[in-house]
Amino acid sequence: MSPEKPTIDKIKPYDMPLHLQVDLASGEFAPFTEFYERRLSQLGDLFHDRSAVQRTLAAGDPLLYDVRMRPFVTSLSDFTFGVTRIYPGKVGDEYYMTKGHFHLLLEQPEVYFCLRGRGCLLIESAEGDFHAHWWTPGVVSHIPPGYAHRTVNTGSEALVFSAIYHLSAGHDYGKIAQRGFSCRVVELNGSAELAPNPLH
Ligand code: S6P
Ligand code: ZN
Repeated sequence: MSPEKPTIDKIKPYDMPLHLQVDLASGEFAPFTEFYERRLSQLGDLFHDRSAVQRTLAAGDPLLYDVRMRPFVTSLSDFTFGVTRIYPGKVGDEYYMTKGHFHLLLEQPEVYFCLRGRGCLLIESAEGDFHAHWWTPGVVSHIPPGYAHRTVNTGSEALVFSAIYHLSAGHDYGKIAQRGFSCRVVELNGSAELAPNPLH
């Protein structure tokens, strides 16, 4: 999968202060300017139980998550505010999760803020320094430069979190698509646990 370059060149700089409003219950906010959804048919390779993927797809193509974004591009720099909403569900023993990525510009960090639900943030450097942050509403996670990140909804309702990062950071999905993270997040005896990823 090829890296996704940021859309910064297409956005007209605006140097005045702006504000927006997030509905904490739904995770929706306005005004947003970019929106995308990711369904299982686009993400099936993330899940280890391929027969569970096929069984699920035979019954439909569930929506796993959606993302709203509002870039703040100025003539000197840029930021983006985004809100991701991951729906509750599992494929096999693995919970619904984001695709996961490094930033194309590795030196770019990011801050996540859990607004609603229960989840787990996986963070891992290219050298294999792995961390898991277990989320409840109010937890803030700093993703340092050079660390890949993936979010997993371990709860029974939508997991909603905001992200703040420089738009110029971009996304590099390739390495994570190939081997994932050191650990997967699975349901074991009714609770969310980390399990080693044999493909890593
Ligand atoms: C962007 C930031 C988030 C994710 C979003 C979806 O740097 O980390 O906005 O893009 O949570 O995840 P993914 O891995 O599909 O881009
Ligand atoms: Zn990111």
